[in-house]
Amino acid sequence: SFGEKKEAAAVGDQRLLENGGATLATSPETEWNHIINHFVKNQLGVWCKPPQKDLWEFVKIEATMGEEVSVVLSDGSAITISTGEILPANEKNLDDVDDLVELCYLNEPSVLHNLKYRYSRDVIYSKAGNVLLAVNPFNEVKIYGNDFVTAYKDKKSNKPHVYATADAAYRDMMKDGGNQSIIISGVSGSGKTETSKFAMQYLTSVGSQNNNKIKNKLIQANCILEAFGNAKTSKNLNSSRFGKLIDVNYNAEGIISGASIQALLLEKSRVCRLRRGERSYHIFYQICAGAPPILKDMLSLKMASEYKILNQSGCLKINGVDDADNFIMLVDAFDTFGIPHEVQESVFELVAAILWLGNISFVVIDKEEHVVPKADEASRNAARLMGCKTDDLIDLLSTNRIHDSTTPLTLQQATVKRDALAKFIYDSLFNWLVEEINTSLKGDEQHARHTISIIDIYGFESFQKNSFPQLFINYADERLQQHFIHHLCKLEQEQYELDGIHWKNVESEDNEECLDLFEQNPTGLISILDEGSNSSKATDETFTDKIKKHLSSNSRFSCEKGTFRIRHFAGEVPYDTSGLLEQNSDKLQFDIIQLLSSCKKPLNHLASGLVKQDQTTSQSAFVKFKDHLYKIIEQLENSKQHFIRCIKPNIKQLAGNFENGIVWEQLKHSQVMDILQISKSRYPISFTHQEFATRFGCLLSHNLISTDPLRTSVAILQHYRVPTQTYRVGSTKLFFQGQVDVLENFRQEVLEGTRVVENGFLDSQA
Ligand code: AD9
Ligand code: MG
Repeated sequence: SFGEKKEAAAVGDQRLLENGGATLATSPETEWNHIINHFVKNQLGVWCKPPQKDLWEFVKIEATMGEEVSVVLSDGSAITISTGEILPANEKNLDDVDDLVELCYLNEPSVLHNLKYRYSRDVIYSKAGNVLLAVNPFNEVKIYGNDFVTAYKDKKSNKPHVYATADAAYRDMMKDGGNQSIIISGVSGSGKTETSKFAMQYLTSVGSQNNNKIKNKLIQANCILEAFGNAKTSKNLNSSRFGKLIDVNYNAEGIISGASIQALLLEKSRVCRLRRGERSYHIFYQICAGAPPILKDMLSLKMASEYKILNQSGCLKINGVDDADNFIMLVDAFDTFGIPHEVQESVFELVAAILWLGNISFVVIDKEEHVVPKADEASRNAARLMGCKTDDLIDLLSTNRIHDSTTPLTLQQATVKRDALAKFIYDSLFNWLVEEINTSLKGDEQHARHTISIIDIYGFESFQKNSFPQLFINYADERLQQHFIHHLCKLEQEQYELDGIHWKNVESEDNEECLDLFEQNPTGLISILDEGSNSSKATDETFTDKIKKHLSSNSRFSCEKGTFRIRHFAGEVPYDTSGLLEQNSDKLQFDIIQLLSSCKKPLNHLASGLVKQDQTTSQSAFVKFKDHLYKIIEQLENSKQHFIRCIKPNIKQLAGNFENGIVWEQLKHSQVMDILQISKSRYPISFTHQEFATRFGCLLSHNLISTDPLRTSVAILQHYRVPTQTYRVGSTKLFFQGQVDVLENFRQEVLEGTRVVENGFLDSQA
């Protein structure tokens, strides 16, 4: 932790160092001693973590004894602690800074203290350099709506806010004419989706004028997408189970001309299998609770508790959520999109068909334990709602038919087949809805000039048992993290290096190795999964052997019986090997496709696309997902990027509960401290050597001015004791952290004739 102290000292405020008696500090160690002396002399507070406690305390140093200091804790007890174990605290006037970069001392307790202090006053947004931090309030804070939108639009407020970020994107687009993107990241339940909606609210308000139609549609699109693509998990009551990229297109005048939405891989397994305490997609509960009697009759709908796919998890309701009300809002949203009632009905028929499919049960018919589905209300309703014959559905779920040969099914095989059918129907329905939304949002493509994209995808998650969804969710999170770090840390530092500046590189942790683990060709996880999912011989065991063989040398990977572990940037996750190949396979058996083709609209239509595809070797889900993700990242890279990092302040999803440990973990994983350090030690002001020598040459007598502007510049800087930490000398330029006030003042005085240069220099040290 001494290293941390040194960092703190290194980025400490120069003024303070000078006040503390260190005009020209030489090494971090001496700087640190000066800081401590300064703290004792001025009775300033420091942070210390008392032994056996996990909380930082704000204390005053009572006395120093060589390498130790004595401090009094909040409970009144005095302890002696090594100077290496205390960290400087910021003065009270820095308790509440908008941008953490403004903190004089950047260290764990100071950053947490600032965020917590603001959070306790409902100030949930702060900046960390170029990144907006948003701490989830888990309740309504009165900082949104028209008045606030107007305040940011008219530049009446400059406080950090998602509106301010959206405003910056809009202004940059209008000014530079380039595409923009707002990239929102954070763990599951941290507030990405809510933040994306507020950003959208702002973007539609500034760019809509009289075009309220598109504005309404964009807001309503979320209602449809969330009904079909969000669900309650143990991490978030409204967890997005698909990734979302929204492009808002503007014309040359900055008015919205249209929009489009891309949905990334939906978690299909949730349709049939749930963890304890979680729910399936909201739509299932909404329709059971809210369908009007006529629709209920038509769909033969019962209560949610009657359906196996819903009642298996022991959780049917979400506190504070009215599923029936939400159904009414969903129908409203469909109407806004102009989706005709008969089309809405066929959507609901498919939703109900899936509920009934899940209720189909099987009876054993022979000694070999082969089964057939019961010809009961479940199979009859499912077939009727899908628009096929009950016998055909029963046939499909009793045998596998390849060409002319049929083989009977065991209970396990029949269940897998039934679930594959249900998952396919749901996934197709979801994608079809996205297409419908896009058709309706298209607008005036001819006049579209620029785009602002908002990306909100699933956040990192880890449960006791993790399977295919966590694998692709955490991979996507890892990819975006790499993008985030690359953009905010690496690119900026490279600029300095290009100019040959000695730059104490901030070593941000790299997740290349973890990405390699997934992406290496042909021996990475994605390739091995793809190959396995396309081979009839592959099993969970052959898959395990393969990953063991090819991935064990990767330090992010380890493998035990039935489980492998990946050390992601956001934490280590154990994944179950069983079922991964099957979940990754996007192939549908031919007899299922045949049945779907015999169904009524829109199922037969969805199936016709499949008949054309070659179903023998198709790209598996993960490969398609990776390609899609790459396309999206490429799009982001071709735009000006604005980053928002959402933070979940506690695990229980409670309001007003800011847990230091949980927040620090997320700040650490998103490398916020690195970003702060880079921002803090930035050199935004630069002069070429010639410019500098010309401007400040008047502070030297003629005989000291060299023909080499670099020498002249350095002579000025050294003689006038400009603190070395505040500037860098590059091969072509000088870079400064801020204005060179001291030199500017001297220059002014020389120009005004109130001071003269004598003996080569100004008598500046007097
Ligand atoms: V996941 O990765 O999709 O599981 P998100 O998207 O990060 O996750 P979400 O936006 O759904 O999280 O936020 C979770 C909950 O936090 C919401 O349902 C709200 O109850 C709560 N929340 C988040 N942001 C805000 C806010 N700005 N104001 C009020 C909020 N409540
Ligand atoms: Mg979300």
